[in-house]
Amino acid sequence: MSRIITVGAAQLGPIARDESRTRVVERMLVLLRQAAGHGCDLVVFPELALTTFFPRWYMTDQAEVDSFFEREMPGPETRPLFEAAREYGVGFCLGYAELTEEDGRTRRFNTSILVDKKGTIVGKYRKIHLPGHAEYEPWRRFQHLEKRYFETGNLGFPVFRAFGGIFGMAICNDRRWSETYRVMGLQDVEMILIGYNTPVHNPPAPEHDDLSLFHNQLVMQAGAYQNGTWVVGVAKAGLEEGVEQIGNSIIVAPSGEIVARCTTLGDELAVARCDLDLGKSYKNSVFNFARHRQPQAYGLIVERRGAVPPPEE
Ligand code: CDV
Repeated sequence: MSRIITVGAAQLGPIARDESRTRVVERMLVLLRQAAGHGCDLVVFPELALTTFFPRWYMTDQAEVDSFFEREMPGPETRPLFEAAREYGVGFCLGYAELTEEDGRTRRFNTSILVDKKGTIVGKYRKIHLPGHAEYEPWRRFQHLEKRYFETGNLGFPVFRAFGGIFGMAICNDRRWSETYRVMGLQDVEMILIGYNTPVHNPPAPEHDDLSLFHNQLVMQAGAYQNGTWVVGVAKAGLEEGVEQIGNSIIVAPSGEIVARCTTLGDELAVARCDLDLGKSYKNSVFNFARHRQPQAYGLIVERRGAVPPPEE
């Protein structure tokens, strides 16, 4: 039986700080409808898709911070997305800021959910690799305060049986870490869905700015090939509140090849027909983990750079 699914990378252009959730959801519904017209089974939206990328601002008023978070999913403003999924028979992956009461306290995560064609949430992931800093750093042109506003995700990198295959999710900075892909690769993942907000300018390492698009592709293409999986990477792009964010949303095959790409910095849909069985020839040959991977021979796991003692004089 064919396991081809049609996937839409639903890139969003900039979202202004004062743009309402209702307005953003309307923009997303336009893309969802377009995707339905293209026969998509699944649409992938960016990280923190419902609001502007708020960690760029230092805020001390918790009520102001919390205004960017969702307390329920679906909530009144996001329910139309779930209804559209059901109406069109198109699932989606959505990134948002999650506020939840867990373990007797309020917790905040940078979260993605996977929603099936019936509008039912079938998977959740909470971002593990939170970049940036927790305190105000005046030397930066803009802040990146994910470490202030979110806790590290506590769900691991789970995979989910959905859309006739095995799906996983990662969020933005996660895509730069080989562990992200490998942990899901070890669970036979067949498609990894990733949303991102990536400024062109990297304040701690401006010498990387010219390479931002190259690095974006490099990590997702490598992750796909080395684990025999599809990777769908979707940007919130363009000039958002004075910060330039990269676009270049891509759909990458298990070969590592890019098969679809957004070419603008605005709301745009890139579509590809993805054969979930394509990963098999990689999983069964060069990346047959059971036959060729040698974890017992890798030696001491070095947990951090600098853990290796210097050579003796
Ligand atoms: N939202 C992100 O995680 N952005 C980071 C930036 C800060 C480098 C990224 O890895 O794209």
